[in-house]
Amino acid sequence: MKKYLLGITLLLIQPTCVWAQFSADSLSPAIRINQVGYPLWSKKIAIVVLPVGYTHHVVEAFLVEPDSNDTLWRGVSTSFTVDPYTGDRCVVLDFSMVKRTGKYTLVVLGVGMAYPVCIAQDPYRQLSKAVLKAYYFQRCSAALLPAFAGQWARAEGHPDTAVYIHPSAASPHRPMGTRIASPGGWYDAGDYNKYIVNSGITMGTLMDAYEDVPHYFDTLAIHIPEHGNGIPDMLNELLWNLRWMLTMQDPFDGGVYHKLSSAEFDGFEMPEADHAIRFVVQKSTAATLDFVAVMAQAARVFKPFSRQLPGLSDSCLQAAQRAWQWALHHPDSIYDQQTLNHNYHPAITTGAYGDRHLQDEWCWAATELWITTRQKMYLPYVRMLVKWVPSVPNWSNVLTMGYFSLLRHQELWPDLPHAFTDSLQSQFLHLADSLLQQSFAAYEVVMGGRRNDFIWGSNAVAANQAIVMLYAWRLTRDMRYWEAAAGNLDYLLGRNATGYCFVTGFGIKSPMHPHHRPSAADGILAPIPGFLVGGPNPGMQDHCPGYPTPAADAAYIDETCAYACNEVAINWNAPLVYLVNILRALAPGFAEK
Ligand code: G3I
Ligand code: 9MR
Repeated sequence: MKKYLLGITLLLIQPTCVWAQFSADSLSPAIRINQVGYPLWSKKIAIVVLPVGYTHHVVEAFLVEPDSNDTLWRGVSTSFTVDPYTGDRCVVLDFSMVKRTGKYTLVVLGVGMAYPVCIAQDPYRQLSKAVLKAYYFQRCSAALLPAFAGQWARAEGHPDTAVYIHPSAASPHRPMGTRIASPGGWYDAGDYNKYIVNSGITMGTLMDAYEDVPHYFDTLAIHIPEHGNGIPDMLNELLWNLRWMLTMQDPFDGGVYHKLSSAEFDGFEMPEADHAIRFVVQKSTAATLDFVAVMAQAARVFKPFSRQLPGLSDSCLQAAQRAWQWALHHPDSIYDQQTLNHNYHPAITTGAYGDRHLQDEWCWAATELWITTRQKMYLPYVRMLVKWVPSVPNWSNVLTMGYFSLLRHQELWPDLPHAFTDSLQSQFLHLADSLLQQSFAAYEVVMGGRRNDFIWGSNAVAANQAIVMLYAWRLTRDMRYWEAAAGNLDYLLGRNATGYCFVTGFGIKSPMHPHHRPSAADGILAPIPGFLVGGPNPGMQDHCPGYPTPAADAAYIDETCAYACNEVAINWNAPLVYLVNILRALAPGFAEK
């Protein structure tokens, strides 16, 4: 039954390589490859984990065309690398020289292992759309119609037309208990709440992708209701969240509420079944600055669509400027949920996204404002970018988001001091090089080179590392960066210590039980497709029983209760949207959308 339904899912989203004859149970668990497919032009690596007790000194492998039995490639390896986390002995097989599209079988002699391998011109076509379409499935305050959502159609949940001002958010014009409307937006993750901080990096990452390759996204169709309204689908989807974000700004003072949330996480039910009271909670400096960055970038991204969206771009810029002023007057409004619950009722116990260090938010916000307006008043904050060390971005560290935007807008560099742009480049390349150097030898990927890579949401670490690599590639055209980015995508699609392709609905062994309320409560076995799950996390904070191992790179379990490694989240999908689509858009010979 399970296999049968999985088969249906795969057919519905029609990936380039469909393996009717293979199911997760029939595969050799010891071979780890990108299960979605290798682009013709890319490096092609498979990892073989030697079985315990395997004593031969040689591993011999073949890539075979199943119909003709022709051998396309033969490889022999006499060495292995020990995975420092699991102790596994990993053998690297590199069949990059195969440059013929097709569906092949990888056979490893003596160990009786076979695995399907797909090489295609454009293997990520469906994936690139599905990871973006995932945001449509996260829409709050919307019914998802069968025409667009297929078997995952559902009723509208959380209209959010009457949301209460939590006592922590009370102000003279909006005393506690005031009701406001704050509809729309995307659910954050497996829960049904909406958080500005996390929306911030998510929107920033998605708009970065759009700004990097606008022409590519202008024609990318993801089958959503707004398609054909003169606005690209990607931007239509972004508008769903952008308009919600605008409602999170207090019109009387420009400050931005930290989140819109029920008091507690609700149960595993469909959106329409949750009728808990929802609040907007405390205005925070972090949320306000992230809002500034998003609105300032949106002002320029949506500018070319002023005819379809009259006034929107200007409203975004105005909102950004007002929020910036609020932040200047409230630089220390830290969101600390514990203190908040000490002082106010009801207690709020949903996601905190608390961040005490805001130098990065200041830099990012100022950078987006400066790029859009070129007003000198923002420059001192922009120049602080190089005072701090850039790192792989995450929701609590957005410094490098400022780097990305300045790297993209090099036409503005003449207006910046040379010394600053020099440092910007060299510090950024230093980050990229340190990632290249940290490489995780057992799997020949950047991801996992440091144990610290395996945190809550580690899969997004892999995707964000890849974004850094792609900007480094664009700066230098050094192919090592490109290959590292593609390698981290291989990691996410199966070349990893768990053997899972971490995107729902894709690959042969793929999560079936993500911590995602709609996927769990809809009565459909197949999870909603296109979601990146959190990934290995030895913290195992969910205490879900059955983790196979606490080893950093393999501490993953495909269970609904495992929210510390198997949840989905908008800020984790965003860098995957970036990675898959940019790899596609900039691939040699890419033509078709
Ligand atoms: O930064 C430290 C790192 O230095 C240290 O080595 C590591 C060791 O475990 O911990 C790191 O901090 C972790 C942090 O995530 C890293 O981003 C914390 O332990 C960990 O508790 C924290 O988890 C956050 C989690 O909420 C719990 O608060 C995740 O980042 C965050 O993505 C997640 O977000 C939740 C929302 O609250 C609610 N909605 C779902 C969403 C996704 O799970
Ligand atoms: O479903 C919640 C998920 O979105 C969060 O990331 C996670 C950590 O904050 O919490 C989940 O909710 C659980 C709660 O923390 C503890 N009781 C069980 C809840 C769901 O199973």
